[in-house]
Amino acid sequence: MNQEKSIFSKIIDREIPAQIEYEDEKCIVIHDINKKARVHLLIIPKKEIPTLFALTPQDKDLMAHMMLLLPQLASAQGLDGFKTQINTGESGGQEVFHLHIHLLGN
Ligand code: DGP
Repeated sequence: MNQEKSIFSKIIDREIPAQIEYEDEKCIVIHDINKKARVHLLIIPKKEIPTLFALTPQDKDLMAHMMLLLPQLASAQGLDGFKTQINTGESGGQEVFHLHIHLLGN
């Protein structure tokens, strides 16, 4: 019944440390521990949605909120361009089953 919290929920609840770049009522943004670019951020919803496959129409505002944050975060990091990635499912390379958007820029 009681499912194990994801590693990202533990970060949100301050049970494990992370370099937090931004936080609001809907999401948290941290620096990826395994950075693949000069700037590598993870935009993570506070709601524990495992993958894109689990999204429902109720998540529309949340997803729009995270998309709108991307250019703001990139500009704040001094980036004039960036890549985004959402790994989905094991065969899609997803390792942490708590939805997140990678923001990468050099
Ligand atoms: P993926 O599920 O494959 O989209 O990627 C998960 C990413 O999360 C991976 O790039 C490494 C990062 N990550 C995993 N555990 C932690 C952690 O405890 N802290 C931080 N900051 N990043 C983590």
